[in-house]
Amino acid sequence: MNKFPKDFLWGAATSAYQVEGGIYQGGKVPSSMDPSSKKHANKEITDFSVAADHYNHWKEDVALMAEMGFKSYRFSISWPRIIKDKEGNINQEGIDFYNNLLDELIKNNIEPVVTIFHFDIPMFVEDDGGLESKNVYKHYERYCSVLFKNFGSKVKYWLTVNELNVMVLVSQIINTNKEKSSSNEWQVMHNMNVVQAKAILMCREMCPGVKIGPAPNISVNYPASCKPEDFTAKLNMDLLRNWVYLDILCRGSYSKKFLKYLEENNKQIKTTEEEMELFKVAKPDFIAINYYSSGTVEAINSSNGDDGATNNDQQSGFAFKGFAKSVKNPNLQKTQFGWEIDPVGFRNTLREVWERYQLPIMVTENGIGAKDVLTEDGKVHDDYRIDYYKKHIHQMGLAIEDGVEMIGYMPWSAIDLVSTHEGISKRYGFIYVNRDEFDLKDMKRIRKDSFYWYKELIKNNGDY
Ligand code: BGP
Repeated sequence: MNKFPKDFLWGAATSAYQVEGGIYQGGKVPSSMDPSSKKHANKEITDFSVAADHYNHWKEDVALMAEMGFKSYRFSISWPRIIKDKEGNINQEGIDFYNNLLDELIKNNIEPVVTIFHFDIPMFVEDDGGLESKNVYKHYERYCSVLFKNFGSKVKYWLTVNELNVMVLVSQIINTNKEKSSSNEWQVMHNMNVVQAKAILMCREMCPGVKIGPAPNISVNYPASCKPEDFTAKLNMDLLRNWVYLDILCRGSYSKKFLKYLEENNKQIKTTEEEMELFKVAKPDFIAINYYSSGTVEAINSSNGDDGATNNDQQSGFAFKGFAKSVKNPNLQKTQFGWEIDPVGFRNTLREVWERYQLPIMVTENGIGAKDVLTEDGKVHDDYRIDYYKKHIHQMGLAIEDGVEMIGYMPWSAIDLVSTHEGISKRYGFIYVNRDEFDLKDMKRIRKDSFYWYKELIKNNGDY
């Protein structure tokens, strides 16, 4: 029997700054992810200003998604395309762009799943203290009210913030806080938790019946050995890597262990009673998770060493002084870019999230980044991607049999786009975009082998 519910949302995902391009078009104001931004860590490796040029190809791109039979499409709205300045003035051209996109999706029976904020911070917010300042509350609230007012009748699923844990732990690649030593990433976490709670409450009021949830990057963590201390390290890593970003919204408070960690590491955060009250009432309807790989951890007793990401990316691991540190897992193969591949870990992760929170889960990212090759026959033979998806979807089916309530699966990514830290050389899409790092070629869309495979899978509701 088919394991997937009949209305399961098969689709794929993108984010605005990685797919749209058009950064000088349509009245968009500068953001932290624009090449012009001083904080942009990766502008040397690819021309980010054009990305996949979806801003000018959106109709064609939606047609290709419809051809694949997508039931849903997860994308983010570009905050700097919607709000022009710190007074909150609206850019009507930006509203029109997303209204057109939403209408086109709905016309094609594709359910929009919309991320409110995916890494691209408007420079007027940066200049007003950035995410670390409580000024972000008013900016984010204004932005959300514009979104709910203009798109509330078209969007049934909202995602509050993409990967807050990555923003906190790997801030250098997404430019929230390049000079780490001078800032408090945990204050960013708290402030962004507050804005998520506010968004949930505002959504309830402005769009009754609509669903909203957070979208962190979650990975199961294995202890490197059966030493009891390594299991303690696993619990510690779980806390700082995964749960602290979900517990606050789903359970209403920060754990004592987390507060102790902050205190011992001199990383106090400023909270108010009023903010903490918000968490008691602002509960999400579902949890969206992004999953790429599992983690493996061991204990570290020393108070020296790394703190945060151990590499310049989201999946190579983390270290927390005296708390836990990532190590390689010898049982797992790796992608061309060194990320470990663990489909069973996907099932384990889904179970952990479900069993901890008992809220329906939507997968909003999962996938393999590769150096895809356009061959002489004009095709892209990405059998490794098909293999990756087969194994992960199989494990997701087993998780459903385990009792996990699942809403949908939107892997990364619908179409090739610029990777956060590797530019266009690391591709994820079902659709190839004909461009190189700095040679923009013709931006032609080409269906990869995985395109046809995914189309069949969707047609058969998860059977392949
Ligand atoms: C997630 C981000 C995405 C995306 C993906 C792949 O962390 O939410 O924006 O880019 O990772 O990562 P990368 O592009 O670094 O390979």
